[in-house]
Amino acid sequence: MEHPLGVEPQMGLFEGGADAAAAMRTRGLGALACLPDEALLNILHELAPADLARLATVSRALWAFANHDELWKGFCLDELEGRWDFQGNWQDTYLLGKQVKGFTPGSRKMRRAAGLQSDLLYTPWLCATCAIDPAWLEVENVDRRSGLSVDQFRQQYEIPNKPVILTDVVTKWPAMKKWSRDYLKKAFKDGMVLVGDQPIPFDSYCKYADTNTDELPLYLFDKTFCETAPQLAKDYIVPEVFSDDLFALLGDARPDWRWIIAGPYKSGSGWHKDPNSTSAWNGVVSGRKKWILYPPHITPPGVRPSEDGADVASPVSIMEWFMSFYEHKESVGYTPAECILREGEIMFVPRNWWHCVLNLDECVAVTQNFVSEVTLPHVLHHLRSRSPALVSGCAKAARSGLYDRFFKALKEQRPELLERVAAEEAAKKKRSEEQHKLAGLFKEPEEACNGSGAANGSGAANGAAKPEANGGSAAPQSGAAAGGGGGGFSFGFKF
Ligand SMILES: O=C(O)CCC(=O)C(=O)O
Ligand SMILES: [Fe+2]
Repeated sequence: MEHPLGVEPQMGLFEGGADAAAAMRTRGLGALACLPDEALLNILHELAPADLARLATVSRALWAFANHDELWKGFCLDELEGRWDFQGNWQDTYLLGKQVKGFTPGSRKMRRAAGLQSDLLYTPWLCATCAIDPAWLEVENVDRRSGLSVDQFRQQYEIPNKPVILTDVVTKWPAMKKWSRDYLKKAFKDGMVLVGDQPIPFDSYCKYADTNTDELPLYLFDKTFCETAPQLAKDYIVPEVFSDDLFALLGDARPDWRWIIAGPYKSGSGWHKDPNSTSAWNGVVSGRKKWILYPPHITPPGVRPSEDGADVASPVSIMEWFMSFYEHKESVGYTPAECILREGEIMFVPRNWWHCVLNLDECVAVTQNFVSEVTLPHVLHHLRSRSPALVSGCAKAARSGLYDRFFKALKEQRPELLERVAAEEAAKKKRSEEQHKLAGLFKEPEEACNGSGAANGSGAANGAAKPEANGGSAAPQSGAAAGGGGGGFSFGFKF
């Protein structure tokens, strides 16, 4: 198969040879030819769409860059505010949405830029058109369980902070029988759903889902569905094992917590950790989802979180990650958890685990994030940063105050939990101090003195701290505590 504009990868075998390819670029881009493709696309993104269309007529190389559909997707999402009717590609969608005079969809003449070499233009097309490799789907190493009691779940999965799939939960949901496209459309108020936080008609999304050729298709991820379609909330039942949900104490002021998720083949979620150190569940009503998960202290290959963990840099699409990194998935010294989550199954996503999801079919799922008694110390620790960059799920202005609001709600409604957390914390600190003292006895005096300067819990930020990684919430690993205070964190409250 060939790129529709004839673009080739950088190391392509253009029949004209490498010199001809380079000449085409130099002649076609003029003074811009010295720029790397990424910089060039960034500049083009700043142009007004009408200017971009004009620029496209200058040369074959500029034609290829200016027609890069991702640019036009950006214009549609930035300018059309959800009022777009997908036309098979984003440029036509934009021109129609803007009611450009004389334009009819499908009427644009496509020219070719055969032999232009650009990975940046070629890779998205390759990722969008290539099939999912069956080799990516072979590993199934996540436990599948049914009939788990609350206590079994807690002891075997929640406290050790390990993923598990429950096979006997979603099968009982009315949603399994009811959630056809027709039913969903009728359920949403005015037929609108949130896609990338923009309300668009559910019908428009379905048309897009059926016809797009995007590298990473837009995802329906609607946090308002229980308000806009209240009957959908009655079509699924939260199982007892996940029903302990302390953010509920905040009432309507709780951070975003439940979503309906729908998307076509190859849509999905890129690498991330869930917000605020909460755990989650994800129940699949239809379709199959490929999951890969790494524990908190193992950063997946190809993923570069910022130092404070607030931002994640990874290849643009999930497909590109699979194509470039799947075979190196163990290069980080860890075998990730992997599975295909099938229709009728629900996944427990442990707090702070990295995960990414690639939909193997058109999928509909529901996900909820929750704070259980087991997770509470970790969520409090996370919120206590009071950093608007790290706290999420509520308006920016409300983020730094979330810790205090949550703390107040707990103090008023579940004071015994705060007392327990404080007692556990104090015991942990004491253990850590004792270990420090003990370690100090075996060190040179000067060294022992410096060591005591290590403060609370900063170890979590550099990914080296172990208490979360090994699920040591009940019993911190001695190695972590001995590692310079990384094992303990302080909530700074007293009773
Ligand atoms: O279904 C998906 O795309 C995954 C959503 C997700 O990241 C989650 O449920 O935590
Ligand atoms: Fe997630």
